[in-house]
Amino acid sequence: MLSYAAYDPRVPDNDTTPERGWLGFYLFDWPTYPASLYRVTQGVHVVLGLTLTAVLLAKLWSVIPRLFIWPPARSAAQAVERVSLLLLVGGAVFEFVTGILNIQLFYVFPFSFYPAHLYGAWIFLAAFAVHVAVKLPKMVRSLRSRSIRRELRTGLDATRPEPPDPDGLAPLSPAEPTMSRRGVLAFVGGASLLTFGLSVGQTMDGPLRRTALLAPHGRDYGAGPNDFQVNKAASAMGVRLAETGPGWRLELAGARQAILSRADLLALPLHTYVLPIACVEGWSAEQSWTGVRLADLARLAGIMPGTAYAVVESLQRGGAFGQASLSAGQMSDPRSLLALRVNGADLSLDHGFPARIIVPNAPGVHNTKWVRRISFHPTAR
Ligand SMILES: Nc1nc2c(c(=O)[nH]1)N[C@H]1C(S)=C(S)[C@@H](COP(=O)(O)O)O[C@H]1N2
Ligand SMILES: [Mo]
Repeated sequence: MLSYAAYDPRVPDNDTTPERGWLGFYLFDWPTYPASLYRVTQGVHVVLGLTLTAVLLAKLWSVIPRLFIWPPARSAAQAVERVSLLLLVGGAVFEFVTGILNIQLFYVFPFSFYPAHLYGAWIFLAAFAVHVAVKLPKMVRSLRSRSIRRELRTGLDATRPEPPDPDGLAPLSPAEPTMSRRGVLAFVGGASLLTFGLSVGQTMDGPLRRTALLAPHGRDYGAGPNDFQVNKAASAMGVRLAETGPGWRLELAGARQAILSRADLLALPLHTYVLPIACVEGWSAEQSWTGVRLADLARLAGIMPGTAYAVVESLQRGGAFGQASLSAGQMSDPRSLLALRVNGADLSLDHGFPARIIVPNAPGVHNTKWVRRISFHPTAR
């Protein structure tokens, strides 16, 4: 829900969700403070999802015989419960599968990932609430009926199958156990820990990044100040070298128009801030960015900072992220920059040369590279 809110779907252009309706009731202006909030929320979202994959698979494995019982329901109450199970299992599987495919960069969906993942989350949550409400008494009874500590001390020889229970999850004629309960717990816990250990590094700065063997972004971008994660290289996005050369101009469209060359921009007051790029895919990293305040650019276009949202367009041809909107609040934060330099050097072409957006706490995808035009649109007040 927070990942969705961070896209600021209330700013025109950022939202591709048809008929969001009341599902957006909780949306709010995504703040620019603290600058690393989205780095944390999105890092937790993605790394926790990966970590829980083993738990989901184990849970599905433990209930699989029950999912296919026949007849599917013997009473109206049971029919309701089974429909909620379908949504619970279906919702969970859908969220994990689409989430993992998305962060591994397999954009194979016949639908747009961003609204689909939101709808899936709501379906899962609703079914989960029903499931907990229905099963709570049974959960409490089951957990009270045995001691976890004793269970953890029980080896395979002493492991006994659950007593048969026609309405519960226990199989009616179980085979001999091949694994103790503590063995199952250790196996699932170990798999979760391993996934965590091999993915959490992608949210870190420094040498720990290299431990993220499960992240698809382990490439080396050479040495020096521009050696950090690239998402979408210039060549792949159809950005031509000639367009980024001395002929490049930035166009500002507000109460008045302004056209600026890179030399014009470098002659304006420059500011440097250490800010992260935090991608929806879960990886993030901090760099030191130098550039012109977006608020100063607004003034050049005759706009009072804080009174207009902005649409930022890039040189890119095609692809989904060639354009993004920034809220009035994001545009007026003093740390929001049109960056020209990173870590003391000119931006590399792949990091957005001649100029790119960098906004504190914004999802990476709104930090548009190869900026060509910024237009300002007064917000209703
Ligand atoms: N024009 C343009 N800007 C873009 C993108 C893009 O595809 N095209 N990708 C965005 C995404 S998803 C991220 S995470 C950041 C990554 O910035 P970097 O490649 O400099 O690390 O750039 C953003 N800016
Ligand atoms: Mo991203």
